[in-house]
Amino acid sequence: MRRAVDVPALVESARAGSPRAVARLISLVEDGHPALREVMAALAPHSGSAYVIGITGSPGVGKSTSTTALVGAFRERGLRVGVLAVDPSSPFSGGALLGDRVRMQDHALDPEVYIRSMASRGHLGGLSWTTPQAIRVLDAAGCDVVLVETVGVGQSEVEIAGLADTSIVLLAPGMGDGIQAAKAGILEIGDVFVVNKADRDGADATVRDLRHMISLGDRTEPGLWRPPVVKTVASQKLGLDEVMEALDKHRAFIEENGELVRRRERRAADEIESIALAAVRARFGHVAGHEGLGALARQVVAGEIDPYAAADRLVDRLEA
Ligand SMILES: Nc1nc2c(ncn2[C@@H]2O[C@H](COP(=O)(O)OP(=O)(O)O)[C@@H](O)[C@H]2O)c(=O)[nH]1
Ligand SMILES: [Mg+2]
Repeated sequence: MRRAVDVPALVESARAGSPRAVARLISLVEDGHPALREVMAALAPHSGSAYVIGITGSPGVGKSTSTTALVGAFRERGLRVGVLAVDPSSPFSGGALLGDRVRMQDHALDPEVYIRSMASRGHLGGLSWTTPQAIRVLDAAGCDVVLVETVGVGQSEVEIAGLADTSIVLLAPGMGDGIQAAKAGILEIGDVFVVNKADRDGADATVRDLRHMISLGDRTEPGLWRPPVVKTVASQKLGLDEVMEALDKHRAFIEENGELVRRRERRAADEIESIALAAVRARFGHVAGHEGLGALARQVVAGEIDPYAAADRLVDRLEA
């Protein structure tokens, strides 16, 4: 039995700043709870003011360390900050080293900081659905900034680019990193590139490499945002001012040219689409069960009906 949810009370507490209420709402999102519909309806009028920053990069590159440092920098501005770690190996999700956990404790007692790890539990739509909803919760709870850490593997990079207002791509010095980045399609998604671990050899070469790769791309035309490349040592909070400056500049740029609104609309469209497709899939499952997908399959095998006609039958029933 699922516990009944008093949505209005929960939303009110979350808006009043209760971390427990925020956590509970995000759990509902993770669980795909039936009360979500009501939750989202209640949150909708209170969302739209948080600025979303995505932080992506390979495991171990320093995303969590950088996220922690950025939380500190935004707190110095007096802003309320939400952190979502959508990374199965993230320290916030309990899967990692104690040292990392302790590091995030810098902010664990700060009532103006919400930190949450999200398991993307193989949801249909994955990030495209649960993450925007969790962002909406943090947004409605009064977060001025939401930082979303995702591990950069394949598709999730592309997804995070769609989720964020500004996407930071983190790299570390290493041979051919720029080329790796180009291969992985990373050059297209970064609004700000950060070469972290600049205390190690090869950071300048990686910066040069990246700048070169960016200059070869099609993002150098006038009127387009040219992504800056910044060096940091996140573990010592070095280079943080430059990152903050780059974030500010990008934000001003996309606010000015309308790209921010376009990104948010695209994000909402993706979310609507994934919700709608999930509904259609559920309905299809119901109809297929009802109409006897198995029986139709037998007819197709027996040559009594062709697969298109069989599919039409199911689709017609969907629309009914
Ligand atoms: N030398 C060095 N190590 C760093 C730096 N930033 C992070 N690290 C370390 O790199 C490891 C991985 O960092 P983490 O933030 O967990 O990476 P993530 O997997 O991308 O989230 C940790 O041991 C950090 O302490 C840095 O600027 N320089
Ligand atoms: Mg991490």
